[in-house]
Amino acid sequence: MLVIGEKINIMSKTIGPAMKERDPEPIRQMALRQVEGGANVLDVNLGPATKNGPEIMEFVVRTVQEAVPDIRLCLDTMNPEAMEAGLRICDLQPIINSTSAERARLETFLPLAKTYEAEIIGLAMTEAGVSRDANERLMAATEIMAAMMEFGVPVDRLYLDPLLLPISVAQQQATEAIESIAMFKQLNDPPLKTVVGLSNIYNGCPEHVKSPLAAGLLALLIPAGLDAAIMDPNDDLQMAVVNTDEAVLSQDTTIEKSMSVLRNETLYCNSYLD
Ligand code: THG
Repeated sequence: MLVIGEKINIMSKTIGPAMKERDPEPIRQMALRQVEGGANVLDVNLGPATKNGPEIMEFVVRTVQEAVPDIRLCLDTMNPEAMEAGLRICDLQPIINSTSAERARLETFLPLAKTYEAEIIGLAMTEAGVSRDANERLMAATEIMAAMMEFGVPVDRLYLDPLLLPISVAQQQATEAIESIAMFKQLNDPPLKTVVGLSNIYNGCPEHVKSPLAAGLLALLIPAGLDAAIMDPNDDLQMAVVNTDEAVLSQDTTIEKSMSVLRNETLYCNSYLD
């Protein structure tokens, strides 16, 4: 499973000020730490940053690429100029995070995906807002898939995201998200890829619940067909689920490789870092 590290985020107490002050060191450290934890891709999340978006994006992309040159980036912003500024300087294939089924967003981000040969995350929501159930999510996903074809972006570059909502406000939604992942896999042959922002689930939950809740949900999402998660790669419990998936469910691995994954020093490194 693809682990997309979530921690280079303007909302973060250390990273937010570093982005604004153009201080590379905290960003460098956060990039290295996430890759040490097992991240395969790093999310660069500018949030709603409209002011100086392109300049901040360029600074963060350059800083992260210098620190971890082998790691792909997932550019997370609604600002099209900031997105393009980042895409233009990515050394490896980027992921655009994200479009939805809204026409304006499709028309903005699909041409960028085509020009920069990027992968793209499609959030299963429409003009009408966040979907209420798995069926509405499937409808939105179908619209995004059709638009990919219309704009000439190969559908194997799409990651469908059911949009996980906090369990504290919408308990039934987690079930709908699991069901959505299974339904997304049925949409196309070969199946499309899927992703979730795993930490959304524990927004507003007490601190001690967060890690086990995310890890438990991940263990339910993977067998439903989850291919990638935007998550905390330095959380031992969640990474144990990722590693167990690779060891137990992977079809193209040897038992020796599986066992070495389970013995991976990642699990030990993480407990020292915290
Ligand atoms: N789908 C897609 N993209 C997404 C999301 C999604 N991007 C944003 C978000 N959801 C996923 N990323 C994060 C990043 C950080 C946190 C949550 C989700 C976060 N972490 C700490 C916490 O909750 O304890 C707080 C960090 C801090 O304040 O220092 O909040 O669903 N496609």
